[in-house]
Amino acid sequence: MCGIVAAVTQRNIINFLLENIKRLEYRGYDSSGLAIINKNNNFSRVRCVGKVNELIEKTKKKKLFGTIGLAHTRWATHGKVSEKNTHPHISSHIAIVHNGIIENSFQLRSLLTKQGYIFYSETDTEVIVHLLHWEQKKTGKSLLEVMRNSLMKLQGNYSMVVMDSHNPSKLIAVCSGCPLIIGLGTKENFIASDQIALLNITKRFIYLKEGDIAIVKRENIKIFNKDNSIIKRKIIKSDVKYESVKKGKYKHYMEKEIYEQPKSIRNTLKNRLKNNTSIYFPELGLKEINIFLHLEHIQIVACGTSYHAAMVSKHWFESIANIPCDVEVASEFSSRKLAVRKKSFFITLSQSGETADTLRALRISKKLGYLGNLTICNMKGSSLVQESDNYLLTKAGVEIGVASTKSFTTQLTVLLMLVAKIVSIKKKENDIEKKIVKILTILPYRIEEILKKNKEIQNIAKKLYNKKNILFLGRGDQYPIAMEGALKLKEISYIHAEAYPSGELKHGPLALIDKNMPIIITAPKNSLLEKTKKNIQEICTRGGLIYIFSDEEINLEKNITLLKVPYVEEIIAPIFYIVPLQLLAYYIALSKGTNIDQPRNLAKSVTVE
Ligand code: HGA
Repeated sequence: MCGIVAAVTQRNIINFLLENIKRLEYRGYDSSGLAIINKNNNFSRVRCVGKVNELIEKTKKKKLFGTIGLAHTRWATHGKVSEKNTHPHISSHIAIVHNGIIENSFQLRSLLTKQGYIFYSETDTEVIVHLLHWEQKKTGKSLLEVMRNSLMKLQGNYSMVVMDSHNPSKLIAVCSGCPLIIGLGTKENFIASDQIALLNITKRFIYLKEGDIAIVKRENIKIFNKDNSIIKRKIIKSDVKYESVKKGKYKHYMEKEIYEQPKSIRNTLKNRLKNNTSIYFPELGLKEINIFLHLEHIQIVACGTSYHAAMVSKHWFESIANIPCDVEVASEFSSRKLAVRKKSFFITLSQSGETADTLRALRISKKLGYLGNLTICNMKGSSLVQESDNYLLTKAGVEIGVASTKSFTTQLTVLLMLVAKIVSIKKKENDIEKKIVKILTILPYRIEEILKKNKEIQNIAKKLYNKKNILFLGRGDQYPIAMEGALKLKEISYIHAEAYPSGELKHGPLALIDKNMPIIITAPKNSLLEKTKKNIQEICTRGGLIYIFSDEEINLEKNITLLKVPYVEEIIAPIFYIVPLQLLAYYIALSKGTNIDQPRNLAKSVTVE
């Protein structure tokens, strides 16, 4: 979502702000801006709607100089996309950039208006900066003290960076509900909402925790926790390579990330498969093993693509481990009264570990009597990892494309390992674990095979890119794959796509079938295939345009296109069959010419509820 970078240095920071805010473009945004404190101890501010390149052009013309400053890419929540709503916002000598939502902004706005404050924007962010100014004017206290008092008046989730032109040596960073990290330099320090923004400058990061306020100066950093005590936070050395964040030979990050999947899965398996017979999670200790022994139910909560991964794992938990498993979208889980099952274990899934809805669900779950909790996440220092009792990392590497691909297949890889581990612990024998280890070792090769089908998939895409609607069907563990395939297509091509369990067709959606309606079906050779074939027949007789991905020869009628895929073992079929659907979505969007890595209205890492 919104991207933040800020710095206090000895050199002119204009280039730093521009280059590094550009690195956060991938998160999804609609406008961007920056402010610095100039030689006269005033603010210079530049803002514009559209691409960061426009901000770069506009700023370069102004020939600004400053050694302290902040920049922002906005994904609007309060107030339309316009220059006056673009951050930074300023109240006299205080400037702010903010990520999050202030839920009581309307009340505060009317209070501040009565105090004579004039609002230039419609944002909730401008409320914060006027509130800080008002508190300081009333009390004469330092910005830090004023910040503490003001935060008590704010409701919602927010991270922000503030600077004061009367005191141009420091930045104040606040972390509450949205991520913020400090990058450590030599006689210069940086702040960002995402380490990717700073990887070209430093590898040493401090992840601020919920409720932290940091005073960041050139020479030092002071962090106060939510009880207002000075606290030392761990410095984490990032192992993310700056080069891995580049597109390389690919046209889009999404394309690169689809093709990276064999490597990401290999990295996710690395050091976790022992003697090719058992699974080892160094992250988990004896306590967790004991919980796995006693759990009788699993509750998984996630959003978007991670939700679909959870849906697949429900099939695995129930069919392989015989453990009842429920899966729910995080925003729904947090919106209702919950009845917790006996001996239930709580799992969250998230690529970024900052998904606000999932984080909220985790916090709620802690009060509900689950046996324990675990997050499966791609980001080591993220809020979900920090706040969960246990974590298992996917090793997908940095994912930049807004439409998740490699994070999905690596989440599934970890989930399958977890299922295998829990079965062994519960049954006290490891036959299934051995079998799964063997199959997982083959998985990256299977994915390499299916990626070779790219040309054929591109040909199908050329027939579909001008369609208005597309249906996706799947049965059993292929139904969540149909959902994920439909989501990929919607996200990047803006074609309306819906997924149904194949058996549901006759209960309604069959009414949509005519010669203009394409239907995509993944149909691996398994015990469900015969039933799926009947559904295919039902569609055929009604003239629908069918595209089947299968490793089985299926009798071809005139309106059926079969894309024969290589053989894959049944357990890992969901991980395998999503890959052609990712490619299909990618090539359809490519033919349409949409903005694949930054689809309209969407953002990577959804840090607002
Ligand atoms: N509420 C602020 C910031 C939005 C945001 O954090 N998006 O991710 C605004 O609308 O400007």
